[in-house]
Amino acid sequence: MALTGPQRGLFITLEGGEGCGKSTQAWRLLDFLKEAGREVVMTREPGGSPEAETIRQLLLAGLVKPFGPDAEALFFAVARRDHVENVIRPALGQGTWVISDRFADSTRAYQGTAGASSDKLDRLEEIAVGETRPDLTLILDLDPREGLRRAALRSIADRFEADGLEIHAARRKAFLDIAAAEPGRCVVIDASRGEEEVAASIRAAVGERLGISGPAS
Ligand code: T5A
Repeated sequence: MALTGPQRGLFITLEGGEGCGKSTQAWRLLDFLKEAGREVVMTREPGGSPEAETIRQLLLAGLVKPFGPDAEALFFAVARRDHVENVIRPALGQGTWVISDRFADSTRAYQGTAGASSDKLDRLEEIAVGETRPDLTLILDLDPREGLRRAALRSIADRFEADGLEIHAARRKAFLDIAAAEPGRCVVIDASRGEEEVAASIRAAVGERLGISGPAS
């Protein structure tokens, strides 16, 4: 579709299992892109808009869990639709870049491995996301034992962190399957390394895929 007005911003998502370092790296990427002269907003899921943040509280408290994975997928989709319509799409339309700490791939990896069918998730994604798909997705890959160890140092487990190790392993595989299925959009980042090394890999991926090379002169 031809754009009128400013050129559309680019949409970058960070995905991965618990405690893999997404939030840490999202903020570092924000700084890098700003230094490179881009207008950038940072957001997250579940949440990112006032209404979606309310739904986040229900989900992370486990209040939707008794209704099963389809219902959880529905709640994530309702939150995502609001987030996309009121935060992500307007920003991109103004030429601002958007970094989101988690997005639709998390529903595939979490609710998909819990039993929500890919057909249902396709339909929810069509409603919630439409054409606002990420230009680049960084999948931070980490052994879930290490991710849970890191997460436990920071806070008590929420509804999803509290799941068993085999569930976390299935989610890790689901993220890697998404990356393998969509290599044009996804880059897998080895998140087992130190924070600076991971950040360097992310900068390299963003540079290669989106043509960003560093601070604007
Ligand atoms: N969910 C979400 C779904 O089920 N479906 C969906 O559709 C969506 C969108 C969100 C939960 O919702 C689920 C997934 C999640 O379970 P959340 O509180 O937002 O919950 O949790 P997470 O997104 O998992 O975020 P976390 O904060 O738990 O992990 P991060 O952001 O990956 O990790 P981060 O950066 O906070 O780092 C964790 C700790 O490790 C350290 C940090 O300092 C921090 O203490 N750290 C490192 N340590 C060593 N080496 C490194 N390289 C490190 N990088 C960071």
